[in-house]
Amino acid sequence: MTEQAPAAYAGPERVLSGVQPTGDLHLGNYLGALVKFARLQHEIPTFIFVADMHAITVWQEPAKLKQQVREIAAAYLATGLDPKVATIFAQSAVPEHAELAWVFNCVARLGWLDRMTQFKDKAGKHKERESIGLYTYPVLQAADILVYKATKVPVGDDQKQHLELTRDIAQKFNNDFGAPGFFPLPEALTQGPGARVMSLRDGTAKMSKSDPSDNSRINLTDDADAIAQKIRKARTDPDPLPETAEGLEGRAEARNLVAIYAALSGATEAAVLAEYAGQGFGVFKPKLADLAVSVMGPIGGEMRRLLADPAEIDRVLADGAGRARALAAPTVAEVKKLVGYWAG
Ligand code: AQP
Repeated sequence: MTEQAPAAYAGPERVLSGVQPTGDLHLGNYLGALVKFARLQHEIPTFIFVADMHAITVWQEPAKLKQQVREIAAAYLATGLDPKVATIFAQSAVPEHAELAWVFNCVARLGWLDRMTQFKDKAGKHKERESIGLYTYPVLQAADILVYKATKVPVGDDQKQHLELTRDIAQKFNNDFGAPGFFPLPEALTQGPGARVMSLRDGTAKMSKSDPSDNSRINLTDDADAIAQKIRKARTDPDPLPETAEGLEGRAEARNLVAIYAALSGATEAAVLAEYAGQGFGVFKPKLADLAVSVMGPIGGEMRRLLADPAEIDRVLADGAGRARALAAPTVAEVKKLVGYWAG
């Protein structure tokens, strides 16, 4: 007798993603994640949250956390998310994320988590001093996604491994509890020229909120002068730009600036090189600065305008939380039954 393949997930497509309120959002967050959110909302039902439960895996000042959440929500709105189209909410307002995460903690294996490179990068040499939450962060992330049975997750390249873990957890849950196709195996949407924006000070390190050097990143809230100055100071090499991408081999900083230009202008890297081949950074940097100011400048202005009315942001988040819970609660109710909980 031939064995039947397990039933595949047959539910609707949904998009889910989020950003941690752990500091100023930067060009990497924008190109790797936020621009994709705004585009996808018009194609597939989209759920975008502010990851305050993830944020506290490292110390956050309690008196500041709510405001940090509002700032990320303002960035979502300023980069084009429409609260009438997408569901925008704070993670902690939907307790079903934590309830499902506990079940997933019992599904995921220690060996799977031991392989997560982001924990190794963030914990460094002193992992025994880190919170257990930082270690199990990818399990909560799996719950964030699967509580909405999301099928598509727009994220930067750095999150690919966590998405693979989410798929492993979904698959094991479906097998263990005899529920084929209950959870989808979600796909990471990492494609695009801004999938991995590197630091302006070191072309081999990811642009990151937690980099101690503010000159390493362009923040969404930077004004035109700050953007232009950071690009002027960006590390480069003395050679002119090559004609083709092969000529960027071994030139991490040059490659990064070309990739940023391509992502911001919507052109391919080949087209950018065709335009600037033979030119030095004395010519290229001012052009890149003008482009970055024209794209990023209005976003910062809009964020400041939105943050002047925190009650409106709170209203958007409250409305989104209600809509998110309406979808998350039935999933958790079904999970409780499948697991055999007393309170199922
Ligand atoms: N440099 C980057 N290039 C492209 N995408 C990036 N993302 C982050 N950095 C880059 C994407 O932004 C989304 C939100 O990330 P996050 O705030 O949840 O946390 P993170 O990935 O840890 O971002 P940071 O800036 O590096 O924060 P810290 O320094 O606090 O750890 C994700 O989709 C991420 O892929």
